[in-house]
Amino acid sequence: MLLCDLAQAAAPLTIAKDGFAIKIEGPAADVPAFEAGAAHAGPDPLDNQVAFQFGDGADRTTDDPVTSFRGPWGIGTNGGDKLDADFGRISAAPHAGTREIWTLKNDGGDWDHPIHIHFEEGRILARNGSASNVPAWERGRKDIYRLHPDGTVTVSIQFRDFAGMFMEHCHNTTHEDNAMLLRWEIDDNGSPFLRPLPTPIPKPQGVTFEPPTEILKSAF
Ligand SMILES: [Cu+2]
Repeated sequence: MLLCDLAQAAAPLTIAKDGFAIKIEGPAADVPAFEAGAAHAGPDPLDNQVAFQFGDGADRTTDDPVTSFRGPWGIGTNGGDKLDADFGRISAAPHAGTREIWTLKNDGGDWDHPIHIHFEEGRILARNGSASNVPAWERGRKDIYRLHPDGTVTVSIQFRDFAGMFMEHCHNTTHEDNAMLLRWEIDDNGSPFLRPLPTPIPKPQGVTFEPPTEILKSAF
């Protein structure tokens, strides 16, 4: 698909879209042709499927006053207990260069939860298990997924470009602050083992770093 043709430029350039790649080409003597995004020329291989449950009645399993939070709201992973936020805990650990399908489930009663997954935008595959339930305006890339009461949203997400530590949380302030948030982490360029980043411990005297206190078995 031809996007534009910069015929008026001193060295005419052609910019075209080929699948996921953007190609910019010009006279070899003036502008070397290159492809942006050529390394990501299609969906990455599906590596894992994870389910997250959002609701109240969460357990506070840790009590570090710096890293853990107290509140009725929490997130369960793969059918495990709903847990209060603790940013020393790693709840999911996708491999770099792969794609996963994450299913978000609302079991929190009458609340909608606008779930924000940091890092790359994903695509909604289904609502309540069916692609036909996804309205046209939700078929683009998104990073916040509105989760209706008792509903599910199934999302395809790719983990590219950066490894490191990321968050997933409800964007209702009364939920994220009490304590509907979790930490997940992309491993080190596809290493078969997670080498997690140290947890930053912010205090008035400055930030120190500690190893994670907990990595859920269901993270992998
Ligand atoms: Cu919420």
